Amino acid sequence: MPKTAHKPGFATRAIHHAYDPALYHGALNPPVFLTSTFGFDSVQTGADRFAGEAEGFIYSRVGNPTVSILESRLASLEEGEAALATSSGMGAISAVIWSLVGSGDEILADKTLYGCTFGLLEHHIHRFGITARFVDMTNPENLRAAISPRTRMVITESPSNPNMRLADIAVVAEICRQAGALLVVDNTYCTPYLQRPLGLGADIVVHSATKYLGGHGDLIAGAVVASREHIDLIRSTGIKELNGACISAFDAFLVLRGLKTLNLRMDRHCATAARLAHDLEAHPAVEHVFYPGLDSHPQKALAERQMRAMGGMIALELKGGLSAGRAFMDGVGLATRAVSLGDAETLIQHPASMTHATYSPEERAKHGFTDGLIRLSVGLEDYEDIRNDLIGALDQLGGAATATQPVAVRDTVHA
Ligand code: 3LM
Repeated sequence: MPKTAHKPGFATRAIHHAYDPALYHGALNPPVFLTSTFGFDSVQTGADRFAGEAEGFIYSRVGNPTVSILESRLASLEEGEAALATSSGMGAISAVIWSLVGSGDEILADKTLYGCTFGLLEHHIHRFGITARFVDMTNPENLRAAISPRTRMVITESPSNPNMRLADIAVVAEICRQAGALLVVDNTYCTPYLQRPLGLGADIVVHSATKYLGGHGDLIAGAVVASREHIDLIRSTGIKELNGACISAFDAFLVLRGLKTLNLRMDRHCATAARLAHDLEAHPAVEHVFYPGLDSHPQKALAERQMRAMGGMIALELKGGLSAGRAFMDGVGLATRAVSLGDAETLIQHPASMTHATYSPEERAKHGFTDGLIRLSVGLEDYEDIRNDLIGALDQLGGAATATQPVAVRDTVHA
C-alpha cells in the first residue's frame, strides 16, 4: 500500500489493500495457498487456535491466507469491519440465515428477489420453523406496518433482480433498527463501487461474487460483509458447522484479480447501459424499459441519491409480450442467451423460465413481474456493437410486434 497519511481511494484499495508483496518474495500477485490443512508446531498451538486463543490457520473451510486477503479487501471496499468469502452467493445468503435466524423467528423480504433466494424463503425455510413473508419495500411504510418483535431479519436487493425496484436503504435500516431486526442487503447488482449499504445503516451486505466482483464469468463465489462480531459468528457456525460453503483459494485469487478492474468495468457497464436504456425505450417494439437512470423509473431520484451510477442491468418488456420477447432473444447475435450477470459479455435471459423459474406463474404475478420480462446484463463490448445487435433484433420483429397485446392473452411459460 502507498505510504500516505490519508486513506487510499477505492481503486487503490481494490488493487493493493491487505497484500504486501515484500512478505512473498516481491510477488506482485498473492500466492494461491492450495492447502486443505495447516500444521501446528505443537499440540498446544493447535488447541489454542481451535479455542480462538491464538491467531493462525487451521483448515481451509474456516480460513486460508489467499482467502483472507480477499476478505480484508472486500471489507475495505464495502467499508465494513470484516468480511467472509464463500463458495457462492447462495452459500453467503444461507450462511447468514442459518447463523442468525432460528426456529420461531420471522424473516421479512422484499417482494422481488433473485429466484433462488425467493425459493429458499418461500419454499424451504418453513421446514426449519422459520416464517418468511414478503413486503413491497419500494414503499418503506409497508415494512413499518409488517415488522414485529418476531422479525429477526429483513432481506432486500436494491436494485432488485430482475425488475430493478429500489429500496430506500437508509429508511429501511432505521425501521429495522427501531424494531431490533437485522437488515441484510444483497449488493450484487451495484457492488461497493456504486453503493455501500453499511454506510446507509444496513447490518449485513451479501454478494454473489460470481458477478461483477469476479467480473469475467469464470467462477462461482459469494461474500458477506458485516461487523467483526457477525462475521466471526457466521464463519464459526454458518460456514464451519452448517453449510460448509467455503471458497477455494483459487477462486479467491480470481476474485482478487477481478477486483483490480472493478471500478473501470463498472464505469463502462454503467455508461453503456445508460445509453442503451434510452435507445431501447425509444424503439416502437418496446413497451417498457426498467432502468433506474430513466425518467420513466419511479425511483430515479432515490437511485441518484443512493447509487454512484445506475448500474449495468436493464429489464424490458416488448409490446408483443412473451412471443415477441422469445423472437427478440433468438434474434440477437452478439449478446449471449445465458443467465448470470456482470460479465464482460452482454448476456440476455428470460427470468420467468430461467433465473426466476422458482416462482410459479401465480407467484410471478403476485410478486410483480410478467412472463414477458427480458433481462439484459450489459457487457463491455463496444457500445455501437451492442446497440446494433439489440436494436437490429428488435427491428427484425416487424409490425406485429409493435402492437400492444392485452396482458390476458400473452403467452405464459410454465417452467
Ligand atoms: C442470475 N444470480 O442470473 P450465486 N444474489 C443475487 C443474484 O443475482 C444471484 C445470487 C445472489 C443469477 C444466477 S441463475 C441460475 C444464475 C442478486 C445469482 C446467487 O450462488 O453465486 O449464483 O449467487 O440472476
